[in-house]
Amino acid sequence: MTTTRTLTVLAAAALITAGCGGGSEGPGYETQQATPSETTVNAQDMTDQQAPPKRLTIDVMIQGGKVTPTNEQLKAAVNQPIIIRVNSDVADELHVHSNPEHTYKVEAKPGQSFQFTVNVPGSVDVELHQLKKTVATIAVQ
Ligand SMILES: [Cu+2]
Repeated sequence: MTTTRTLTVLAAAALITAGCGGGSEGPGYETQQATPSETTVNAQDMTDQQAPPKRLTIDVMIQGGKVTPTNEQLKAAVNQPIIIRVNSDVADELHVHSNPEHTYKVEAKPGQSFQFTVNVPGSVDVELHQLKKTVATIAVQ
């Protein structure tokens, strides 16, 4: 258990050094959250627009049966917005193994984005269930 932890942290650290810095954020990420939300959630959204948002963005490309990235090791904070942007040429199912878990329908089109937060610390796998690939494992602390 301890060994796995250390390896994950090392891999994540290496990725941060090599990784590409924060992407552009545009409007429209909220489209996936169609459910009317409580006032507290709306208040958080407003803060998000004023301060520079601390988001984790994962860009996923699915093309010709290949997925990029796979098995990426990432880190996030509890309640940090995590956005998965997907360009795909095939329908699939994106599964976020958080607690509670999230399932998103991936369609065969570019420019899809799915946003969630993780409230329970732990290791969260992001999987594509049709292609049976793990896109990323997010260490949420
Ligand atoms: Cu799954």
